[in-house]
This record gives sequence, C-alpha cells and structure tokens, in this order.
Amino acid sequence: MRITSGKVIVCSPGRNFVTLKLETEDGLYGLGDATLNGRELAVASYLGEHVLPLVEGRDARRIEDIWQFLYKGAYWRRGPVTMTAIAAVDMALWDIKGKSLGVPVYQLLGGASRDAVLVYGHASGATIAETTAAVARYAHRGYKAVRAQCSVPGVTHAYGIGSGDHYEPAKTGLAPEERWSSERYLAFVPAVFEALRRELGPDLHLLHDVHHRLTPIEAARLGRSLEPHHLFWMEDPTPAEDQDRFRLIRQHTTTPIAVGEVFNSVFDCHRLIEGHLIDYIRATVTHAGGISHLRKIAALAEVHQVRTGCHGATDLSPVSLAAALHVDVSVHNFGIQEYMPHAPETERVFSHAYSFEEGTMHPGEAPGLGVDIDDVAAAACPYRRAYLPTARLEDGTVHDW
Ligand code: KDG
Ligand code: MG
Repeated sequence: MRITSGKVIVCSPGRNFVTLKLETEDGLYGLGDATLNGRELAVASYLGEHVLPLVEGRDARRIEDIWQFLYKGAYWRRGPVTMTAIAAVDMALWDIKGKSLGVPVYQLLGGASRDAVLVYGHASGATIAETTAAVARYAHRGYKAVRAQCSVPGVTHAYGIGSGDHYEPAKTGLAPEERWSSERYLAFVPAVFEALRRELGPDLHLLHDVHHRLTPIEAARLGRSLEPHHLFWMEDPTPAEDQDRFRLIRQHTTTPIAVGEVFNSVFDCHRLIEGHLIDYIRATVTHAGGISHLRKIAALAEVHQVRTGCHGATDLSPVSLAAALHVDVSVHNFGIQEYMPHAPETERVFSHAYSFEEGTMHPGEAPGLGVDIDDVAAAACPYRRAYLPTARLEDGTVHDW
C-alpha cells in the first residue's frame, strides 16, 4: 500500500491549523495534525520541503519503520517543529491503517481499557465570584472536572482568562507583551480555591494551570497552600528544562503535579517519570511524535504509576483530539483528557466521530481516527499570522509566559 502523495493544508477556521493529508495508491487517505501554535508555517515548510519527499512511495503499513526513519534519518533530532511533523505523518498512517482494516484506531492499540474518557473543561473569570459561576456552569453541563483560572488583583494579564467560556491566547498580528507578578499571584490563588470548595463542595475535580511561571520554591509554596482544597492537579508549576528541580516541589507538597504539554519526546520527561517527581504526564499526540511515540511515553509512565493527562487546547485540531482520545481510551494508565470544544468555524471544516457526554468523551466507532476535513471549506479560511503572548515582570524583565 504505497503512499502516493501528501498535501499540507494550512487554514484558519477561527484559528490556524496545519493538517497533513496522506493518500495511498488504494485511494485511501489519512489525516494528521501538524499545528504548532504561533509557528504553523515552520512545520508546514518542514513537512513540504523535507518530510513528504521522503515518505512518498513508502509502504503506508510500516508505521514504526517510517517513524524511526523520519526520526533517526533526519540526524537533527527532536525539537517541536521536527516532532510535530513526524507526529502528523504518524497520525495519518494510523488513520490509514484503521480505515484499511475497517476499525477505529483504538482497536489497533489493544482495544478499550474503559468505557469513556474523563475530560476537564476550562473555566475562568475576572473575579472569584465570576470564576465560581463559570465553574458551576461547567458542573451543570455534566463536567466532573474543571480547570479554574482567575484574574489576579494588580496583575493586568493572569494566564488563562477567557471571554465567557472561550479562551484563545494566540492573537493575530505581533505578540502582545503581558505583565506578571508571581508575588501577587501567590498571595491570591489560595482564596480562589477556598471559595470554589466552599461554594461547590468536595466532589468536583478542580485543576489549575500555573503555566510555568513560578520558581521551584514558589511552586512548592503554592502546592502546599492549595492542599486543603485537594486539587486534581497543579499544572506546569515551573519550567521543566531542569527536571531535577521538581524534586524540591515534591518534597514540600502532596498536591499532585502535571507537566509536559510542551514536551516533544520521552527524553523530555523520563527523569520526571523515573524519579516519581510527577503524577500526570501532559505530552500529547501532535507535539510528542504522534500516537506511536506517545504510547511509548505512556508505557514508561505506567511502570512508574504516572498517569496520562493529554494536552487538548483548541490549538490542537480535531484530528489531534481524536488521536488523543484513541490513546486515552486504550492505555491502562489514563488519567484525564483536556477538552476545549473547538469554535463553530472549526467544526464546519472538521467533521468528527468523537462525542461528549456527561463529562466524558469517546472517540467513536468510525474506521481510522474518525475525523474528516472539508478541503473546500478549509480553502475558504486562509492562514492569518498569529502569535502567542510573551510576559515580562513588573520591572520589565522577560518572564515565562
Ligand atoms: O499553545 C499554547 C496553549 O496550548 C497553552 O497555553 C494551553 O496551557 C495550556 C493548556 O493547558 O491548555
Ligand atoms: Mg497548560
């Protein structure tokens, strides 16, 4: 089953997406998500200029061999651009294999380990009262787990504050520079979760994203101060380049730690996992080398009692969400899946078999990944350059966004 052609579709139905469509001599095609938020054209170019000429003519059934060929054969290993491009090829090949055998991809990954996948939604507000109301709206819609973010008094841009229930950090045009104060944040956040527990009770799972903004000792303080409110997790408490620094956070708090949405490979997280320094690994299909590589990360995590919590923001396309759901439903050590519903414009371009019900999702029973793209609708939504924001401290020093 030879791969005959590959097409890179760059479109902007509500936000930018890069989608790979691989076609075979049998008339089948598979889709892969190659979206790297704010750097979309770099991946599109890498795919078009370097990867596709290498995969055309290869046997689409040899998924692992093609993965290794693209990874080892590039000589320049890892990095978000390269791994996102490899991920897109890998997803498209799993899609083709599922379609050729007439089964959903999760059946090829060992079958279902659970009936449905627990997901969490995103709630935020300008005040504690608004945030509480937003979390309550999710609970009324059936969500059993909600991420809560709140504006911080005196900080012009706290991370994760949306308009209504929608949150989209990438902005068209050049990157906005935001101002940040860890001191003000640390003093305020415990009151947010105290109010949430007081108003909403003990049963709802509450999550919070620190978005890499604290030092290890600050993160340890935050984790300890949130302990009475028993969070499901504290996400990305500090940048993870220096994996050993998580030991300090771990030694000070029992608040569970989730890390890894920016990771590209098992080499970014094996020390965190083997050292039992985290509870959830957030790597996901699109940015961590596809279904094949994410499964290896999940397998290592399983050995060390770390569970998965795949990144699922709206900058990951419906193709990526579907691929994550196939992995989620199949691996034994699944923890939770992030779910931000895509904009209506996005849903008009991508149709999908996955569904949401009562705080859980299922990838559906369509052969392959169960996602399709309307090429004509995609072409009607041309790419618009957009950047993620950057952050500076109050004195002007560049900080982690
Ligand atoms: O592209 C960056 C976003 O995906 C990221 O800011 C979202 O942190 C995020 C999350 O947890 O969804
Ligand atoms: Mg995050």
